[in-house]
Amino acid sequence: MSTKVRLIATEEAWSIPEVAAELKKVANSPTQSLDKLLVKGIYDAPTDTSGYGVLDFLSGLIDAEGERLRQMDEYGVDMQVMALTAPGVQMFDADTAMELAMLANDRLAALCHKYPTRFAGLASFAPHSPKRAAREMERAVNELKLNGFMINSHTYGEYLDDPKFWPILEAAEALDRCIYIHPRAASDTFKGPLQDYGMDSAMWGYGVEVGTHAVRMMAGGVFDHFPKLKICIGHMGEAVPFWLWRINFMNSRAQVVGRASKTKRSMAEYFQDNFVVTNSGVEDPLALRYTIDKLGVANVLWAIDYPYQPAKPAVDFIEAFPCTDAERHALCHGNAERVFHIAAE
Ligand code: 1WB
Ligand code: MN
Repeated sequence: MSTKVRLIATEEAWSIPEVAAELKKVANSPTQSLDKLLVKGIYDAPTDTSGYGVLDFLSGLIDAEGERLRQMDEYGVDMQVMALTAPGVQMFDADTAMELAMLANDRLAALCHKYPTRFAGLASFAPHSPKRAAREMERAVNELKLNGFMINSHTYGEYLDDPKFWPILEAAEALDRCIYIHPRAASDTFKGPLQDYGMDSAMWGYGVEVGTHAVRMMAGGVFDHFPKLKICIGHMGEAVPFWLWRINFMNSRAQVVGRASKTKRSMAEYFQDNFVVTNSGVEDPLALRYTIDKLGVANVLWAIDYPYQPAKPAVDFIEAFPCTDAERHALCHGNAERVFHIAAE
């Protein structure tokens, strides 16, 4: 008789009414940001009178102790690692962003404290002011005991390879906590052909945005400065694992001919040593098997992407996934415990 394997879902979206209200203002503002499409659809949508409708993401996001926990109980999800959902606080001005990130962190910490075996949390911060962000990151780990950090890709079109953000990377490395980079819509300078056919979204644009962010960090030599920094990316590594051979080959050749910055190590080594990935929103056994074999099972974590992705199929997927017992324990909880400093049971 085998006992049930602990299931820790590692990229689970959540929000608070105060952030939702501010995003509703964004939905009605003149911004041309590509995120507006999604923000409008979620935060300024007509009220769903059917109750907890499948596409009523807002009620799913705001909830923790109701339907979310009920589904976790029903489907055997032991714990969710929750984080403020995309675009986080990054569309707000610096002061509002900082204030709301701190408020969200306080609330998230309270939930984790109330349900220490059911919820863990990734802290938000306002990247606009990197030094203040670093102080909030310290508070989030040292005082609130949160488990890591969440950033939603670019901030006003700027990416973490920019040295202005390095106090954030320095803090994460010093605190020994992972930064999860979740997508938001592509920046104003990147959005052109992603504006049609729903391509701004999780269908395509999100992966292109975060894949680009990850490659900028590797090719920009960020990990030469922060060799112990860990970055987590979801959605099966936003396709980077499948591109890695080519990224590595082309970057090393470009470095030789002077078309890319010199880095101490190769792109393949950075991705192997400085990244972990989750399968959030990708329930394809071939893609998961490839990713495990490519990166090593220690670098791959299970996730649902609740409430954007229904929980039951995500649980059924991982339970049916053909793998060894050791792989299953690593995917389902062991890696999450290590990466996010969650107490083992
Ligand atoms: C995701 C999907 C995130 C959707 C979203 O965020 C929206 C995701 C703000 O897969 O991470 C969506 O609408 O499907
Ligand atoms: Mn997601």
